Amino acid sequence: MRYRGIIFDLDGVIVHTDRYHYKAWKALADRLGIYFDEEINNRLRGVSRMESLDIILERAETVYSDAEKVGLAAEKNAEYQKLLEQMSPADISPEVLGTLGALKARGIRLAIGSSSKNAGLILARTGIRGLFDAVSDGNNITRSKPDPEVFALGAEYIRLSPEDCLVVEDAIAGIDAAVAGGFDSAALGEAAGYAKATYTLARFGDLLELCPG
Ligand code: B16
Ligand code: MG
Repeated sequence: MRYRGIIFDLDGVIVHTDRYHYKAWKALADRLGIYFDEEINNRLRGVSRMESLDIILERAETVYSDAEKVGLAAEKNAEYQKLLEQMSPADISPEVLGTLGALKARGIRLAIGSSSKNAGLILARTGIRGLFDAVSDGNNITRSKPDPEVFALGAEYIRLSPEDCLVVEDAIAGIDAAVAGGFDSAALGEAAGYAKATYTLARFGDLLELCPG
């Protein structure tokens, strides 16, 4: 299969902001006296901020109003953005940078398909916005993964149909979104080995074999 475009998830695929999400949610959960660990954190991959908060609050003894939840999500986001301030171009691994550059040189259109409303900030801090032909993120969608909207828009932005694109994801919700949207998918990290993924990548650079251009 020749893919003319690749849509990359951001957090957990291009950058490891997942550790910052964990720290920021952990700080909030600790303050509220709610149990939170890495296993629960894995359920938040690819899931929107408000849906992530609902997963964390499953273990809360207090019932929070919608207004309070908005405040709690803002508190987490402020802590998360503080952690993002440390990011720089050094946060993009040479393997990711080299692979993206080689795919681009092969004429493959590259897009971001992220649930995050902070995608623009992350791309700016790491200096890689220019490598992508389009960005579809949490700011332009109404339904988050496993709904395929973010990838459908990403494909539209690079003027390709889903069957011409490959989605690269680290989240089960992201692979489910790709399947729902009619995309082939390549799973990495937490999603590696997931049966619904078209491929599992041992490493990011393996994309060069999957996409000869
Ligand atoms: P924000 P991705 C997702 O990014 C994260 O995996 C998920 O943990 C987070 O809750 C979501 O973005 C929303 O992020 O709070 O920054 O809007 O993996 O889809 O690139
Ligand atoms: Mg992800």
